[in-house]
Amino acid sequence: MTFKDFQTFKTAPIDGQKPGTSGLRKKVAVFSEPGYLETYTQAIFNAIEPAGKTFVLGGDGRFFNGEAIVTILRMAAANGVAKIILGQNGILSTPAVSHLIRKRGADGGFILSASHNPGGPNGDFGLKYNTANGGPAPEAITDEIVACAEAISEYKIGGDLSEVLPTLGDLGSYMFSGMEIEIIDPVEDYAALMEELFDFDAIRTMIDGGFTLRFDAMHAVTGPYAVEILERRLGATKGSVVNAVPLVDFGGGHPDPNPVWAKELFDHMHGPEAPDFGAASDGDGDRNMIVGKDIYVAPSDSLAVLAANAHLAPGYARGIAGVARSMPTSTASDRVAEKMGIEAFQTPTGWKFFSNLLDAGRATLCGEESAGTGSDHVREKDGLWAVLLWLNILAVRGESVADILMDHWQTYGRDYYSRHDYEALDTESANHLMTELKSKLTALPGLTAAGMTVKNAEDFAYTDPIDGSVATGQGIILTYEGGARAMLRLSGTGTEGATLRVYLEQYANTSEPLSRNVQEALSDVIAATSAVAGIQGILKRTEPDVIS
Ligand code: G16
Repeated sequence: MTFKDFQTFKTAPIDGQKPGTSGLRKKVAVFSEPGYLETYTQAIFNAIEPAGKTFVLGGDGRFFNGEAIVTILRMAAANGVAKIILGQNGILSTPAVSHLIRKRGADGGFILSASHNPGGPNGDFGLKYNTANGGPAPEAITDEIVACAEAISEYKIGGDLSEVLPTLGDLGSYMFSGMEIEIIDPVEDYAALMEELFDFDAIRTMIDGGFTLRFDAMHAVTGPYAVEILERRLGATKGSVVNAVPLVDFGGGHPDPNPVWAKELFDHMHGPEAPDFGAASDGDGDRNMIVGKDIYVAPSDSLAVLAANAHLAPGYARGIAGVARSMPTSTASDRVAEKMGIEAFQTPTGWKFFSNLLDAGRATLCGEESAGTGSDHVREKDGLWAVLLWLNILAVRGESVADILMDHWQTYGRDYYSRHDYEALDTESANHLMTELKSKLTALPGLTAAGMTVKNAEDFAYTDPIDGSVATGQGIILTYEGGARAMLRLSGTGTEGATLRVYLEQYANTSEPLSRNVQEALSDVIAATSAVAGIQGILKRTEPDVIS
């Protein structure tokens, strides 16, 4: 096929459909409208000058994954791409894409996923572009993509791919219209990287000695990765990975690893049959949940424990340079960094804000309250990586999850922490609440509500310490006298109306009770924040929809 076989088509408008914290996410019905995926894909190509370059391509296998892969391959060829490295059957987890971009020296990658959002014909779909360092495109590039999407009127697409590639399931290299397509095993390179970072012998010995675990893949992309690594390479009993078969609709579930959506695992870990360790990951394999017997490890605590113990794993034996967390993540990891004498960073929400710190060697570990933890091994958060680091720490320390967490709190104190989500709000009311709050920030210090006095109120802005770029309007932080914090921001990943996230944090030092009920420990800061932000009055909601 020659260039003249390529055709151009009119694009579909994506007006106002700006990519959020993680690329563009929309309902499948929107993404599959004629010309919609094509318009966004062409906008990316226009923004990145793809001719002669190599990209990695794969997704989490959700509904529309296969069709989208074929469309992107045809468009890549028409836009002069030299080579696409494609996961077999179009499957790659998000951290595996990040690793492949780096390992193969690719110019970037395309990730098809809506992460933890539900899938299926009525669910969500998404497309994210990652750059040559393996991380999500920074704002300068996503802004350029949006500008291109608004400016273009046609897209380029190649001919029938099925003549060359009847299936995406056979490993090997294929030529399509002058572009090479290399289909690779999605698990192999990633599993090899994990073997480099962690002491597989120590974990295997622990498991041989009777240590039990359950990993819930939530019928999403980590199933094949977890079976290979946990069961085949580390010797966990067959069946330790549950819901291991990826399904286009995730079995009707919501593949978000938290106590609400991974309730089956959560309940099992609090029941009589609980194994020693439980974990889950999300749709595209970058989030994680860690649960011990009868004890849930909040993501913010997990980051702090991992930072304090990472040196026990071979990949981090030389120590860590710094720890970065997103603004709404609790300050537990800051205390670890302080004690270790290393840098601590507070960035806006969104993994892309960690990339420069990781590239510059200023941060080694990063984490977010939204169940993401990772390190400088890739430029995405990494669910199975977090699970393996925990297992490595458990194997070396020979203690239970509960003992390790309690020991951590007794050393550093505890940040009681919870997130309250108000979902499917009408966008106008949600925006109104944020605008009102922003307009009165300077008047808030000194104000007392529910017995709590506001010490400081700010609209969070971040100056990247490496390139000096500035991100403003990243959420409101209310700091109360006595050290409690509340953060409010609108979600950037939802696809239905608006979601207000209220993050609540109360520090208890080592002389205070460390095993209180979390919502009770936070009751004052919850009530004060609700009053200060006018949640009931403006949103007309008395309770959050999801408490995690
Ligand atoms: C994405 C980003 C995360 C970020 C999260 C925030 O997660 O990759 O870095 O923390 O969005 O979500 P929201 O804006 O809804 O609070 P993921 O796992 O969806 O890619």
